[in-house]
Order: sequence, then structure tokens, then C-alpha cells
Amino acid sequence: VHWFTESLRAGRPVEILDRHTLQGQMEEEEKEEETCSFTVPNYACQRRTQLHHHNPSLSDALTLLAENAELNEDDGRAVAFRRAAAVLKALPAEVTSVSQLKGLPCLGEHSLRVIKDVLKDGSCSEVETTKHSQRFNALKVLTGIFGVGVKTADRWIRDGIFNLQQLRESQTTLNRAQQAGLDHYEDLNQPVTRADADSITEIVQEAVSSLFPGAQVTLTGGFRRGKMTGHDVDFLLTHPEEGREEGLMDKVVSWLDSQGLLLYQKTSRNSYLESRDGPGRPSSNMDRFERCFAIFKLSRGQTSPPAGHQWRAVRVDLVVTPISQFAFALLGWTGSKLFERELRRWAGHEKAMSLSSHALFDKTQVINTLFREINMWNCSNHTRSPVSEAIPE
Ligand code: DCT
Ligand code: MG
Repeated sequence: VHWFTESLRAGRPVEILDRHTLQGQMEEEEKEEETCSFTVPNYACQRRTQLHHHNPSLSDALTLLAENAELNEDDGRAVAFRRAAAVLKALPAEVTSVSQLKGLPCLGEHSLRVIKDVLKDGSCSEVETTKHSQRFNALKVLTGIFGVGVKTADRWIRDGIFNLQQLRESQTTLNRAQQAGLDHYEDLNQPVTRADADSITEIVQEAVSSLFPGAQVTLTGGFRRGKMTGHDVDFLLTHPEEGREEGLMDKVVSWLDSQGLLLYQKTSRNSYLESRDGPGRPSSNMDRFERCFAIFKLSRGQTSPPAGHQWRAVRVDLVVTPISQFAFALLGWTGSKLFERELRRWAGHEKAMSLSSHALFDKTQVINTLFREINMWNCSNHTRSPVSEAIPE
């Protein structure tokens, strides 16, 4: 009544609707709200995603299917499920109906079917069947051994090995990494806590600063993103003076070994200087930095080992970068894996730039520079006419 009389006094137009018209209007508005509740940008790297989000049951279902696709080396399908899960993690509220997802990117037919089933029945039959399949569980257990990839696990399954006991009883020859992985399986499949990561940071920091004063240690990976647990602890090591990082890895690893802190280590040298040193690691690897895959032995006091144990094993990755590439390495090693993938895709498709853990460069400038060099060479040799600077698609 107050609003009505105030509106009349102020000369504002007042529309009087009957109850049915009003109800109809409200229903229309609700429907509209339902069909376009959410919007998110296309690339995961453009979205803010919290560690704790509103749609865990949906993202867990899609993540399990992504994991299964990865274990079967179906990368296309795995990335599609990971992208769909990432969209759901970025939504500002719980999804209650598939109609709310209309127009959102990265939600293909298959992912929408899974979401629909989970919303309707609380589970999806494809997810449940996968979760209980012998092959999925065997692949998970066997690839859970440090040093065992999907190809090896698949070969073992074809030989009738589905679990650790069968592997231990078989005559299968294991390499050094796989043997260490099997010996420390239980520890390495326990989540690494933030406290464990802090203890290892202290140890690595002590080693680095006593051997290479001025060198820097940076915790990266999931712990840098604020996660409270992880499957390993990732570090970048560098020195503020270019070139002074050379020799750092060997010295740090030898010191850690001499202190009895390493259960396993394998170092691979960098390969970004391969023209000087001959070919290094294959280019399919994630990056070309000097890297050490290690298993640390954390004693009681540095960690809380399982009951009855004096220590626990923890996977640690150490990576050495020259300071000139450090920023790109830090960006690349902070993750997550999907964020990095999307950031590179966005740089390439939307900005015509190429991003790696070593550098960021403008592809158009590189192509033009290449054309200029070819022209200079052609002209100075009088062999051919100049090449156009047009940039090919
Ligand atoms: N990385 C990447 N591409 C890969 C592997 C790794 O871009 N194929 C980057 C992103 C994360 C970082 O390296 C560290 O890798 P992980 O330790 O495997 O990932 P994480 O996010 O630290 O996960 P977790 O917390 O389980 O260790
Ligand atoms: Mg990690």
C-alpha cells in the first residue's frame, strides 16, 4: 500500500496485474533463469576455479571417465572429459538441471549424457561399470607403480598380471625405477601432505644454499596452487646469474644421497643445448630442462610415517632452469595440467603466440624474420627472387 500510494504521489506509472497474469510472468522469468543460468569463457585458463567447488559429484563422474580414457590411451576423449569437468568446477552454483548448461562450452553430447544421468539417478551406469571393471582397476593399480606406464601395464594384463601380488610372484623383470616403485608402493600411493612438502622444502633449501649460495628453490606443482595434498613435491632450482646454475643438480643430488635421504634417483640432463652437446631427450617430453626424478626418505620428526614405521617414502621432482627461462618454467610447472594445456591453446589460437616452459614468442614475427633471412640469402646469392612476407595459415 505504501509503495502504491508513494508511486501515485510521485507520478510513477503503476501497472495493476491480476493474479493469473502475474503468476504467468513469474513462471516465464523462472524458466528463463533456468535455461541460461551460467556463462563461462571458452578456455579453462580464462576462468577462476576454486579448489572447493559446487559440483563434485558431476566432476568426479567425468574425471573417472577421463582417467579411464587416459589409461586406454584415448587422449582425445580424455581431454574432452577433463574440459567438461573443468567447466563444471568453474560454475558459481550447484547444477540442478541440464537446461542450466545450455550454451556452455566444452560440454559435448557424451558428457551431457553423463551429467543428465547423475542429476536424475545420482549415478551414471557407464561410470559405475567402469569403476568396477577388472581392466580399469588393474590398469590403475599397475600404473600406480612409479616407473610403470600404460603400455607396460597393458602388456602385464595380457600376461595375466592384474595386481601387485601376481606381479611379485611372476618372473617379470623390473627396471630400477619399477623395482623402487614396487618396494615403496604403499607410501607412494598415500597423499603427500602440505607438512611433508614443507619438510622437503627445508631439506632442499638447506642443500642448495650450503652448496650454491644465492641459488633459489621454488616449490611448484599442486602445492604452489594451494592444494593441501599431492602425489609428489615439485621444485624448480635456479641461480640469479645466467649459467651459474650449471652443476647445481649433480651437487645437490650427491649431497642428498650422502645424507641417506634418497631411496631412488634418476637424473636426465637438459637438452635445450643439444646442438652443442648432441641430441638429448626426445622432443615429445614435456620440457627439456635438467631433471631429477627422486624418492625421498622422510624420517619421523620430518613427517608422520604410518604406524610402526620410522620413515615414509615421498616422490620428489627437481628441475634446474637458467634464470632466463625461469618465468616460463614457473608458469609451466605450476599447473594444473589442463590449465597449462589450455593456456598454450589460447596463446596459439587467439594470440598467434607459442608458449612453452622455455619461452613465449610471437609466431608471426618469427615467420617474418625467417622470410627476411631467406630473402637476404637468396639476394646475396642471386639465385632466386624474393619470397613474399605473407604469413601462411
Ligand atoms: N605438467 C604439465 N604437463 C604434463 C605434466 C606436468 O604441464 N604432462 C605441469 C603441470 C603440473 C606440474 O607440471 C607438476 O606435475 P604433477 O606433479 O604431475 O601435477 P600436480 O598438479 O603437482 O599434481 P599433484 O598435486 O598430484 O602432484
Ligand atoms: Mg606435483
